[in-house]
Amino acid sequence: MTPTRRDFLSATAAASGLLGSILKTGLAQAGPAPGRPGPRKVLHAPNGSVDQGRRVGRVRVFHLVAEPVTWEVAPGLVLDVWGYNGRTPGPVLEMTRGERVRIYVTNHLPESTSVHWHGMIVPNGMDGVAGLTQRPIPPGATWRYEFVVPDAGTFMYHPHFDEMTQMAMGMMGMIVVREPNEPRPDRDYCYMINEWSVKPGTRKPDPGAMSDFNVLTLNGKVFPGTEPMVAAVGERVRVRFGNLGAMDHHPIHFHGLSLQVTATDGGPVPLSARQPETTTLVPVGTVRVVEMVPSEPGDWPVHCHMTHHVMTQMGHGLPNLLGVDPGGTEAGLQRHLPEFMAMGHTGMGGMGEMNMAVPENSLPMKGAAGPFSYIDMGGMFTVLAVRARLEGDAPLGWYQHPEGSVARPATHEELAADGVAVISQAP
Ligand SMILES: [Cu+2]
Repeated sequence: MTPTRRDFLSATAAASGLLGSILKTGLAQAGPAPGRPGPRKVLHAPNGSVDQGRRVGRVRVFHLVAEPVTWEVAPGLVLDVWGYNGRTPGPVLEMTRGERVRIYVTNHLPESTSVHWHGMIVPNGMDGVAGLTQRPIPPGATWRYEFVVPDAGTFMYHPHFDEMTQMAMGMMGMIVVREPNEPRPDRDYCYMINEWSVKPGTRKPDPGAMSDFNVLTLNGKVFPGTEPMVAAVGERVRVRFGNLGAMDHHPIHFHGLSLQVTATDGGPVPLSARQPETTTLVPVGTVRVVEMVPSEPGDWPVHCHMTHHVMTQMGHGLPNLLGVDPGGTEAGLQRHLPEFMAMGHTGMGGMGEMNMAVPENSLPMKGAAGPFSYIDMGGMFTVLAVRARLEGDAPLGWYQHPEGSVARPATHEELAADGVAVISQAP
């Protein structure tokens, strides 16, 4: 059974003597202020890596090592996962249509594996399906895949041996294939979406989970561990999303701009079929490539619009106390449990910054400190930092709003002038 916050609180009430030894205090850590602009017209995987392989004669050679990895999803939560080349997701493999690639796969996992090139139309024997198109790659072995890259586009790679376990443990990555000499967008970002079930206080994801995913990642990170994207006003921005999570589709929403889906893992979307959106659904097992030209500077959220997917571990499974009067319960319990707080009876806003005690190696429900106050979102959340101009490589910091352009309390004079009757303040 998955321990929830409720179980956890009742357990701590029953064993308050252990409180000091099993709890850590969730610090209200600062969120990542937008970083450096980075080079233009280059593929970038925030928090990740891009591997262009190396040329051996006329062949581009890659080497993937499937292996156990120690992985930090955000400060305070480190997981024991499986991945490629020391990370999850593995490196983005970048190649060019028409060239021959040779991909060596070394298996350092405790069980067999294989690698499937999702969306790429390769010779059947290179498709990586253990049992059907090849024998599995046993532990300790290095196998060879080789094919001519058939199409440009955005694809993925993952095992087709013990898929449920190996993908739940983090074995996946993206592939970007370019046309020779293709024009590049000003900014080109690439994300792999995954979801994990990790009991608070533990390090190993549960491959048997079918629901209750509580760690929702972009390139293996949750906010505030996610590195912001950066673009200048008027630049063409491409963002490639691949979803190899177990069970969930993710409506990824962009604030402050309009976008179009320009391609999937099946190929480019014809111009006549494109439509304006601000949210694109990235179903399991698919790629969605979106493009946009931001017109408004600022720090704009980019996040999954499923509200539980912008919460992390300790935000799920709470008892519903909304509207419940805690009465004297809080004071009574605090005599025995000084750290006890009656939570949620007025809503849960701001709870992330309350220095709530959480088990060692787990994350509080959400968020991080922002430039104005606490940001009540965590999980599958990041920022697109848009600036009027990007000069050099200097750190951006948070957006500096022009005077008078930030929402603020209304004055009595303003309310009177506009005829807005305010009966009373909120309770
Ligand atoms: Cu989601």
